Amino acid sequence: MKTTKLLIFVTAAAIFAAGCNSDSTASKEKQARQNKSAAEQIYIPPGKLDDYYAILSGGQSGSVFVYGIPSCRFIKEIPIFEPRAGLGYANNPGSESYKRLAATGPLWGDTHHPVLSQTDGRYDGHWLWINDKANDRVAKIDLRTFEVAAIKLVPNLQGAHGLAAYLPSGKYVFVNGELESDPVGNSTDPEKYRSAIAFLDAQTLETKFEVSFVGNADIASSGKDGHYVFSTMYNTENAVSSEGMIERDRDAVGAIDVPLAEKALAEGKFTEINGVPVIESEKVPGVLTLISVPKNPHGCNVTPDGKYVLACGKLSPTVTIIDAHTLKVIAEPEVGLGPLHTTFDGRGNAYTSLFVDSQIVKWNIEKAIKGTPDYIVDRVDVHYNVGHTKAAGADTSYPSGDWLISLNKLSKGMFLPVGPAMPESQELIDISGEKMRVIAAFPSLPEPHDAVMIHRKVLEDYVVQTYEQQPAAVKIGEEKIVRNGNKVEVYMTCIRSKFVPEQFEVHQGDEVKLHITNVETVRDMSHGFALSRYGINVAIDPGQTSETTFVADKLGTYWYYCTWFCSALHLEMRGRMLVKPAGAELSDNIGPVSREAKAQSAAGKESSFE
Ligand code: RUQ
Ligand code: CUA
Ligand code: CA
Repeated sequence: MKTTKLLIFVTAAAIFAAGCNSDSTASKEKQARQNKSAAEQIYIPPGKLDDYYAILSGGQSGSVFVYGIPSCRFIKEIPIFEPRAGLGYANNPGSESYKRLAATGPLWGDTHHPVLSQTDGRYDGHWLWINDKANDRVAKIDLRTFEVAAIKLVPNLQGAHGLAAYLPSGKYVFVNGELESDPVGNSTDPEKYRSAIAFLDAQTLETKFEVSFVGNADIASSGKDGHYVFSTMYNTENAVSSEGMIERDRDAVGAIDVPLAEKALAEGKFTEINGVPVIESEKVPGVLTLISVPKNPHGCNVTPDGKYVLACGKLSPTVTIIDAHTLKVIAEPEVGLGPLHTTFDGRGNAYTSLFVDSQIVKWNIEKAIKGTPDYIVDRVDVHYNVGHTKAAGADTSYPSGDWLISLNKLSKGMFLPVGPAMPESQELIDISGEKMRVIAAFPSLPEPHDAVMIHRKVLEDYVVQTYEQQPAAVKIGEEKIVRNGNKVEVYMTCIRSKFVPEQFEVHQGDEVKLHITNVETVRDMSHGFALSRYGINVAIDPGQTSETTFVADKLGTYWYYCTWFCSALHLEMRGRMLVKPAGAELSDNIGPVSREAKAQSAAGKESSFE
């Protein structure tokens, strides 16, 4: 089973279930796809676009990774909880992105579960939320720019792990506290430990309320009708040792009745802890129902039709199928060893990752419920030890049933050896037919947990490639140096291939605040502002205004230069900060503004290389 069966070529036509018109274009497309080789399926020539964005959490990289599917090409990293100097993100202590991150906790994070916003049961392409398990934060990414729009700390819990959007309204995102603590008295006594599920305003990320309980909450999934949300709970023992956490034969899936919680809130049935209303589950009967499942469950996934919640057994070779409305366990089919997460194709099949078996198993949900012996449809080996798995659109009511990603924890010999620390391994699986086909494998930085795939068409008219002029933008001709005591503000523009001013003078010890606007109006014309020996790198994308503050503590001449190779005169795109001794006379002459630059900006020309 562990043999490297990387590419499986199945050219035989698959037989599709009755009910779909065999002449339909969809079915023809599917057929054409089945007849292609794996290499043909993933080959997207340069300049042609992929069908999907796959957004993978970055785990301990603190970011998310964007890949194109089916080509598996790496497109972008969005830094979130960790500074990224190359992208000008949170690297300068005087910058807004640094202040926003530092205000919420450490300059590092552990991202696990990317969640896309939905409208009417489909991804709408507006927002992406992601948790930081290590420091109990949630961030919101604006998919117009693929940049962080907000980060907030979630009070009263530790190990902010499972994250999901409350459906169908999407007014909350909710996050699970996996690690128990005592947020009231900061006690070290485990008897006082509790955990909580926090409901955040999906837009502001303010924690609106929490439901607390004894034990923990791991992975999250929302029902589709606004009634219950679900979480797996592996430490109902409330133990503090790994042995203690596996003492009971069964743990739980917790179901929170959200309307009932809101009612309790309105009736004042809560305790305010650290500014957040906390509903203690013991005091409001029905707010949290525990559904018994085999010990130490992990994945928690509501089916696209909203009928069932599936809890993966992890230590048990089963998936527990729970009725999402009555909360009754209706079946517990065996699927293989180490089931961790389940995803869906929208045709009634579930795909469960098997960590121990290193497999993805495809099984039919209704057959498993009826107990027909042929509920297992197919199995494929993956390389190796898969954690999460996600099919395109599987969190929505309408999965597309074409691609699935297997997010494997170990890569072993999959890629060129690069020392003892190896890349993570992802595999792309074609699930459009009856049998799964492993098509390709691609490496990534550590360590993607979960992923979401969103079709290019959803974002087509939404993603911007230049910023709109912000009110704080510096305009050409309005560059200036403003002094106020030992504070100096420099209002700067940049455009191929010039900074204006090309020099500014300050006294040693002055606090310098830079406002830099990239006045380019064409896409892909980013400039950077790197200041020698000051550790400053600011990224300024077309139309963007970036700011940073620092103290000019070293005397002498310090060149600033552009870090993006932007034109034939890129190397000449530089200027000087002149740091003079206290009391020296300073000039406010900003130097010449090139007429060419003005003209170029007005004409909106693309790169001079094109
Ligand atoms: S959890 S597999 Cu956040 Cu499953 Cu990683
Ligand atoms: Cu601007 Cu290089
Ligand atoms: Ca347990």
